[in-house]
Amino acid sequence: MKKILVIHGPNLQLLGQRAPSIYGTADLTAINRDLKAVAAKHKVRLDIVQSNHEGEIVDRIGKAKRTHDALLINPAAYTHTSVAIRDAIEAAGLLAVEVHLSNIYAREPFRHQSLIAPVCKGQVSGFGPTSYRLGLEAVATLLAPVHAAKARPSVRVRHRAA
Ligand code: CA2
Repeated sequence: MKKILVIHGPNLQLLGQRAPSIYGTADLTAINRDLKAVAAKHKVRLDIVQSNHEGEIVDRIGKAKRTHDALLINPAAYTHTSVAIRDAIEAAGLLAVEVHLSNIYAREPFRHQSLIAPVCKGQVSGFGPTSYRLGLEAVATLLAPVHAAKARPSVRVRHRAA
């Protein structure tokens, strides 16, 4: 069974308690419940962590290189500041998808840049909790054997030659 690490970045534990006009009313428990249902549908295993600490997030990503097949991450405010998290994702070489509840491009200019996006397969931004669901659907789909095989050029070449 493929294993996906979900990382919720700083302050996301506050979801549902404040700023509902920006982030909606769902709390992290509800989002995680949703993600587990999507994971069950795709027969993938999820490990879910929330951290307010950049170094802890870097450590988790570093360990995931050996223990997980992919990463679904909402880096929260670190999206816009963290070279360390970007480097950790790049070094891990894992399939990674970045998600945001709000549309970061429709907000303050300092949120328009993501340092994380260039080391991710893709980004989902602006759909509230649905961003997480869509992000996990994308990860699970890309990990499925049919897509994983397409991502290995040597397999295609051998097949053509035979
Ligand atoms: O839209 C997103 O998911 C963000 O990653 C959320 C971050 C923000 O810094 C990013 O620019 C976009 C903020 C997460 C903090 O969440 C709160 C929830 C309730 C009350 C206050 C903060």
